Amino acid sequence: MAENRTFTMIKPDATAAGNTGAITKMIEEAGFRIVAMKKVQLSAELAGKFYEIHKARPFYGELCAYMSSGPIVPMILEKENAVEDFRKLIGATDPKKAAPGTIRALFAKSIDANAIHGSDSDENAALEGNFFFSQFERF
Ligand code: 3AN
Repeated sequence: MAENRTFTMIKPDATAAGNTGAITKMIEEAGFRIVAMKKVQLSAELAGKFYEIHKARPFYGELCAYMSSGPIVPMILEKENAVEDFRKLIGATDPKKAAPGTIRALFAKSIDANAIHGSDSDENAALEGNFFFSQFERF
């Protein structure tokens, strides 16, 4: 994936709360173009594969159970400086520490049910986008 792309998922807490539209609107208004988007529910096994890089972390089991607990909306997004700018738009992992006006400050419920994911590097954005989308699902 090009360096002007990032990957995101709207998480189960936010899809259940009916915030998919409001979050997508904020993403587009911040200047990101939606390259690919769909609504899916992961099995615990697939969530485990997606979060393999966090396997050693104490919250790994909890994270995989949570991320497979309901539907999510994965997307590939395009904008100059996408990875860094998107991390700014979503705010800190812990919503209590997220800057006012960020997606997590507005919509996240807790550090695990934190509304949205954003890739932390160009390399991970490419891996994560490829996990969810074939080349025929990118527009
Ligand atoms: P971010 O998504 O902000 O890059 P990471 O990569 O540190 O955060 O963590 C990946 C995911 O794991 C987070 N989005 C969050 O849902 C979950 N997570 C992170 N830290 C904790 C924690 N201390 N307890 C429970 N879940 C956590």
